[in-house]
Amino acid sequence: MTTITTSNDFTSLDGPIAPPRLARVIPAGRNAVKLGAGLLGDWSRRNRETTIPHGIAMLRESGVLANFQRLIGETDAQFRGPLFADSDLYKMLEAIAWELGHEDDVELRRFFMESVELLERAQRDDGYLNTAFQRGEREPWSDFIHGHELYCLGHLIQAAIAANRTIGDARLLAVALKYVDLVINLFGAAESDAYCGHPEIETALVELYRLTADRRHLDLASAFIDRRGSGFIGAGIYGSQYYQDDAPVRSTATLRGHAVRALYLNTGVADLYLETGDRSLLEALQRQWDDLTTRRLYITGGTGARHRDEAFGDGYELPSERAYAETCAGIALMTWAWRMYLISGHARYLDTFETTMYNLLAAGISLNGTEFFYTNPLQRRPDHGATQEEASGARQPWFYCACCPPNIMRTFASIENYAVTTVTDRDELQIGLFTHAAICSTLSSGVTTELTVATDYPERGAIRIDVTRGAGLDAILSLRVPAWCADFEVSVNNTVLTVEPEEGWIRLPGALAEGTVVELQLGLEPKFVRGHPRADGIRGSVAILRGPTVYCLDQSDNAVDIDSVEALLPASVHESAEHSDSPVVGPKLIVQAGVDQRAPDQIPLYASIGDAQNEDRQVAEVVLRPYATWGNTETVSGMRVWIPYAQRHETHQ
Ligand code: FUB
Ligand code: ZN
Repeated sequence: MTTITTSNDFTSLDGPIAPPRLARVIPAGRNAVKLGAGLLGDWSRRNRETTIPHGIAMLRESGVLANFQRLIGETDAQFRGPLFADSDLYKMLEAIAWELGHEDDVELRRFFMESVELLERAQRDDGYLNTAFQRGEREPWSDFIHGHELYCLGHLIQAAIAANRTIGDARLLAVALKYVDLVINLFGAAESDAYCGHPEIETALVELYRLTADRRHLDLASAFIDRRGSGFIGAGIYGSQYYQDDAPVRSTATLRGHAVRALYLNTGVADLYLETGDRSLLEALQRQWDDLTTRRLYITGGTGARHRDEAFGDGYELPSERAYAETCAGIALMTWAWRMYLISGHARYLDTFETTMYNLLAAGISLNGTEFFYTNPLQRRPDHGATQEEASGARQPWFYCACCPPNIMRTFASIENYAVTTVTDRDELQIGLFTHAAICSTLSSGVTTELTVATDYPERGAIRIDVTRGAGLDAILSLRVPAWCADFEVSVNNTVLTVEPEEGWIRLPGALAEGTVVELQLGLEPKFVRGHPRADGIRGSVAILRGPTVYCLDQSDNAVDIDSVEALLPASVHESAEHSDSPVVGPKLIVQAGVDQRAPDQIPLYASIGDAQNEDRQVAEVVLRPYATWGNTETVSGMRVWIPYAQRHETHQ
């Protein structure tokens, strides 16, 4: 039995990650950032007011709640959903817990309390709790490959931690701890070889350790990570790589197999490193990070090129229309990137976090907050037919396999926790995500500083920071300058400074003195970006970026057929006065493009070299919008991020 030995019998200031033991920078803490009228604030409000209530209705409709109710005889219904359906409820409870930490809400609190009571009643006396196995249709612990029992427990733990931290809940935590005790008894011993076919519990257990200080929780996470690669899971349907069971974690160098599994595992490994300091874990993570960012990452932050097994492809296998790029994989990448940042303090990891957030994650949900993409391709062809549940090509209100929607909800519900950090060994406040917000943060010496941030970023590049409660003159304010931004200007009290970013940060000693006004201007000039020559799916094409925002052609914005468009000169891009809808990610862009006038079937599918080519392209203006906002029309036709580039125009510049 765990007794909570930390101060967490009541609400704490910790967000999803309490300060890790070995972090170079630590999260400023729950409540340190109050979101205002910016994009993150808008997303947060939409999540609370619209998306979570919608999710609760879907939990009822999809049978997830009935699955629990049947365990206590409240319904005769059959089990519905995939084996991991319980995790839909747990992720929603986590989302609700973070929201209740922002403000009380009678409906959300009622749903939360009723759910906790349901879980208490459904839990077996020995602590076991899983609706897919508990009624005898399947034998508990008989299927580590696909059973997802430990995966579901991981999400239960995370919900319990969130609720304990925000509303001081002890009941859900008791349910989770009782189950964890059972798992420790069953699989905690050194002789056990068990671990889950779907990583997730590892990161949850490390966080539980941060909450409870119970060493058994860290040891169990460590055991699950150390055992991986022993072949216990084996080949399953898709081969052992799919489950990251092909090699011990410490010897790995590449991202392999199922993307969400791989990225959750790395999140847990990073957590374990942050508590143990085991360098061999960090070295494996660094090798994998390099592999990911040089060979396997879509420009949107998407990962996983293969539909068959929702998996990473070979290096440079990055097809646009076949990109799987699951929304959950984007979230898993954000959680891993965030920990790499806490370990290193290097802003490059926040760049990846931000790209994924403003593109992949944002595209995963409709502007109105009630429809979702499961996969996030970078091209949708107009004749795109039935693919699983996205038959119309449009976002759906829910899915049979509904892992993504509640994952989005828990992420948006806690998004402010990723904006600000402090440095552990000196008084330094780092603003990593720019959004309209009020910040109140305690620095390492114990002094508290308060700031306001006014910005419309990423729509606009101007950021103004007012220090309303100061720290000493030796304290440092650090601002992230994203790697994409070569053109920035910073001023302190109207004096423009010449500073070079270090590790992606401009450091401003003395700028936390009360009354200081800091202004940062990040250049958001649109630019063309080429695909790697080995990435055949994008070779010869360009994507158009503006700041962290990836743009796309959406057929609904354009009269011309977007698949006949050729990009011409970067200089031809200009901003439209029109917004890209609300919440606002960025303005629409207008670009001069070549448009092939021929009907597609007039062009030979395979022309011989030397055949006459049609050079008679018309130049027309086409409209681009942030990828995050594509497909919000009633019928979804075409979309593309990568646009063939007419290189011949370069010589005429
Ligand atoms: O297996 C649980 C979740 O379902 C995975 O993380 C997703 O990829 C989906 O397959
Ligand atoms: Zn998912």
